[in-house]
Amino acid sequence: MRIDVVSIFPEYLAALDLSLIGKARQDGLLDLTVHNLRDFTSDRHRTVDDTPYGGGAGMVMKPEPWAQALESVRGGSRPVLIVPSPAGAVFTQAMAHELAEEQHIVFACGRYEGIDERVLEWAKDSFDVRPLSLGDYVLNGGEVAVLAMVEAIARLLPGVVGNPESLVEESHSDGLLEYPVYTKPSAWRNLEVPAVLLSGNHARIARHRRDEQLRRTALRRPDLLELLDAATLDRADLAVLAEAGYAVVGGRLTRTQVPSEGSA
Ligand code: JEK
Repeated sequence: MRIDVVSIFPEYLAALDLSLIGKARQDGLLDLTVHNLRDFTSDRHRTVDDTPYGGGAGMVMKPEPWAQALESVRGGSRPVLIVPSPAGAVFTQAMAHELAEEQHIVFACGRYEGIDERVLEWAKDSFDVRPLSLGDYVLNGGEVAVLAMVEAIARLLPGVVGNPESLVEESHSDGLLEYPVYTKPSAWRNLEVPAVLLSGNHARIARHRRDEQLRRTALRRPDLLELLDAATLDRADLAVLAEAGYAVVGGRLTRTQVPSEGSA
């Protein structure tokens, strides 16, 4: 996969030289280049911003340096152009899986109040333009979002994650939060690892982990429970969910009790 990132803070993307992503690049699985937007300006001051039409706070990124940069990285085909934005659709794991199938992705990191909107319109001719948000909070620019999105996409490329079993397990736990994990020592500062995990009984361990996933999801992410297909739940699932205050009503999981206080 080829990835190009355009930013006025290319050093911000230095983390992509490290760890799993750095290894994938060294191994030739990922061809990633970071570009400095200022290299595509043509004035003495390398200006990338200007005041907003219509007034308001802050500055807006000028369109022409973006057009020059995007034309320079576009290459032969029609790449996906991801534009991180607080006004984008929220980036999900499903999108990461789809994007991991692409040949070429370009990321345009805005700063200030964002990029002149005409750049996104203009780019539609030669890119598949996707304004995407990392989540519902405000960042100072697109760089942190790109670090997160590149990592989420690149770890799905064949050969990038050392143990492909991790990815298989991930797709099985689809729709529920992860179960809690523990390592040695089995007793630590007066806290014990759940005994079932030391039992060697793999069926009971799987059931325990599934129970924990369901409890956690009910407690922390009830929005995910409402999306579950009730037909995929077994009797033990339904028993745990009943304790957490959920029951199947008309094929949908429905809250039957008000959530009580405290957390886990
Ligand atoms: C790209 C510039 C900074 C900050 C004004 C007024 C309410 C904010 C742009 N999940 C995410 N959050 N933020 C970003 C993100 C932020 C960016 C850029 C992505 C380029 N900024 C900025 C304030 C405002 N808005 C109305 C919201 C605009 C992001 C992602 N991905």
